[in-house]
Amino acid sequence: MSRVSRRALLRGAALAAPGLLLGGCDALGASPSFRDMVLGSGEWLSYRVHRLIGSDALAREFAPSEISPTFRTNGNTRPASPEWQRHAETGFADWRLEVGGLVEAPQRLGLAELKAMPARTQITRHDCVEGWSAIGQWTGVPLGAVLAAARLKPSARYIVLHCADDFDGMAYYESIDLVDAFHPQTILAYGMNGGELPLGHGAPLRLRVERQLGYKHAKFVMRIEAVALLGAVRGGRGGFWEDTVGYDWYAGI
Ligand SMILES: Nc1nc2c(c(=O)[nH]1)N[C@H]1C(S)=C(S)[C@@H](COP(=O)(O)O)O[C@H]1N2
Ligand SMILES: [Mo]
Repeated sequence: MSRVSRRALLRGAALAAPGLLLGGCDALGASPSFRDMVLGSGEWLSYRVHRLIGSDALAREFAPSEISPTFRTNGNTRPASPEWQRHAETGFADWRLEVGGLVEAPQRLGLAELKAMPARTQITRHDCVEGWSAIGQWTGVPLGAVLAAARLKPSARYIVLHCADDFDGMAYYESIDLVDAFHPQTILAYGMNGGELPLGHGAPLRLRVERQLGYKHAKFVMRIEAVALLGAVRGGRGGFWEDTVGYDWYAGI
């Protein structure tokens, strides 16, 4: 579904069912602190409508023939961190994804371990907020499988992805709720277009969260943290661009 028609649908649903929308809070993301601290009012509506349309609604997938011949890189393409550079020089052989925070069983997973877990390949369209799109094929492990291994504590509500790169010393990070974290198309990708994930596209691991805009798709992921609230994480708005220029935390397409 195109962004425009999806937006139109969201508007239609909002007009059709205001009572439904505004009535009550459910278990997912509806505490007053979340609503007031993280989401603007229009964004809140879009978030609620998306959640009402369906937690499992899939982003459109495309045929191999539709893969874009070139898929540009955007944002940081080579983290300055000496740690990441050392990993890049050694093919990420000693790199480990850390999974911690509100989990029962913290994990340290190497690329081989991630590749031995269930894998999913999907061809999807990436939409950047700056106005360009590209279709690519992504292969990775469902984030839900990684979180299942780590066993979330009941207090966990959001998943924060900490990245290796920064802008002027401010680390890139992103966060999503548990509905998106366990969505079948939400994967930690280590492969792109049939090959290894290229460095500039976020090696060794990048998020794909297909129902949201490009800036949510954290590249160069080093650490995953389960948290109860976003307000205490870095700038408090759930992501680098959310903290610095006020982009929506919920960037539904
Ligand atoms: N760590 C990190 N992740 C990031 C960015 C970044 O600068 N650093 N840029 C974001 C933006 S705005 C977009 S559009 C996509 C670009 O992904 P690509 O380089 O694979 O095209 O990555 C997103 N994830
Ligand atoms: Mo973007």
